[in-house]
Amino acid sequence: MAGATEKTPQAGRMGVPPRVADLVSDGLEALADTAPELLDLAERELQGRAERLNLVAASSPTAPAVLAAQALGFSALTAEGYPGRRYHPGTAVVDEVEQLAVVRAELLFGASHANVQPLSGSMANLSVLLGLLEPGDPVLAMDLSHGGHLSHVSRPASLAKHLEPTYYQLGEDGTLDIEHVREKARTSRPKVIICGGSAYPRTIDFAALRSVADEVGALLVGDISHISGLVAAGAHPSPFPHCDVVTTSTYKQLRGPHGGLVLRGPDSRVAANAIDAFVFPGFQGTPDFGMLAAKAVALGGALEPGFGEAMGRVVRYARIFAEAFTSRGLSLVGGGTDTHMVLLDLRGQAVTGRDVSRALEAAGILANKNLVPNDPRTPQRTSGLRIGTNHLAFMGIEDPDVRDLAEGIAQLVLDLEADRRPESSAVWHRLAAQVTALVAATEREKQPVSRRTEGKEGIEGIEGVAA
Ligand code: DSN
Repeated sequence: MAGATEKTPQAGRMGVPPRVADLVSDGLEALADTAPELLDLAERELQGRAERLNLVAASSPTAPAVLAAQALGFSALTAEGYPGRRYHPGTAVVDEVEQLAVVRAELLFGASHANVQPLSGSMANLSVLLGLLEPGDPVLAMDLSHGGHLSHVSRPASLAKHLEPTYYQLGEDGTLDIEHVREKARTSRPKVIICGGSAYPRTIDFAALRSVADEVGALLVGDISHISGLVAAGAHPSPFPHCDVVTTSTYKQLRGPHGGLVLRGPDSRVAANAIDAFVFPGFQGTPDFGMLAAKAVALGGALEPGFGEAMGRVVRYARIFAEAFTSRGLSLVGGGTDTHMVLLDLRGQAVTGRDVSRALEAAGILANKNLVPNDPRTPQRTSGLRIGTNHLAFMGIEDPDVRDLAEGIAQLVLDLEADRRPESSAVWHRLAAQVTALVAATEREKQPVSRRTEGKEGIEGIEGVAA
């Protein structure tokens, strides 16, 4: 390995052990030889990201150290089971990786047990639901078109063929109507109630949902994928002690890799070893240890005070958007927001969610079309537009910038409603210019970090504690 000897002096910089540095740099060299087209695609993707504002509510900016952790080679190992109880040899090191992620997850959420192996949030949900329920068992979940999630036994999901799902809807005001959930529970007698969703902007009242679960003898499962960062930071009430089992994805708000967690509180009626068995061998085989390393980094980052401060900005920015919309007479599902999300309700208007999403994308802003409760339009057109503030909160921008942006988007919606084409709308042009200015300022901020070859931040980045 002549190459390794040559690279060693440089590899020691930033506190990165030489073998690790070689792995990454040799891998990149090999990629340049064998799949240069992928490097071109990666460069294009990074360039595109540097030119856009991401307001997709189901995402957060993946921490650079998280991306690096995934490339450390841990994924190359095959091993089923849990630390100290594996079915394959050679796992002493990855046992420690997994343990690190487990301890950080428990600490972050005040959980008494964490399973960090689910390959996605959906797989965390499927593991738990299939583990807790027998074929044909009744289960109560939020209607997909009212903000629920596909993996909550929604009709299009295969799981719905194996269980007996009933769905609860939102009330007229677009908020959770506990008496309606209670009524549905009384008639369907579910064994499990699942709460949390993908497009619900208000606070989830876990305590009230637990009272419903208790009345009908059901277990309560809470999927906090969209709000896990807020929960971790205390900016949204905790699902504990009310939920027996809590699931979350790790990328939506935790800046982590695509992956999931299953958590249990001290008072849960589901045992820790049962939860582990639901995931493996119940649903998955070998975990991805690279993903577990990346989860450990993200969870470490979320334990830092800076993350809590960012979650405060997430909520504040979302309120700025809500105010910009409602003050212009535009409707929001739930009337406003308590979280990172606003869901614009365009029912009764000519403009669709798809129209707005396309016009925004052309101006360099990503925000997805979304169904709203009782939507007369199809999922391809929709009457909703979902906006999230997770990315903005980590960009280092100020409240007035967010206000300008929110007011620009609100005004654009009114322009589109008035049948103006984006290109003939002065508002659209202003918005596009604003995006360019905002991302240019952020990129300038980032320059010293991305170009840095040594220094404190580099070391912290690698260790993942300041991600
Ligand atoms: N659950 C989807 C969403 O909220 O957009 C992404 O997984």
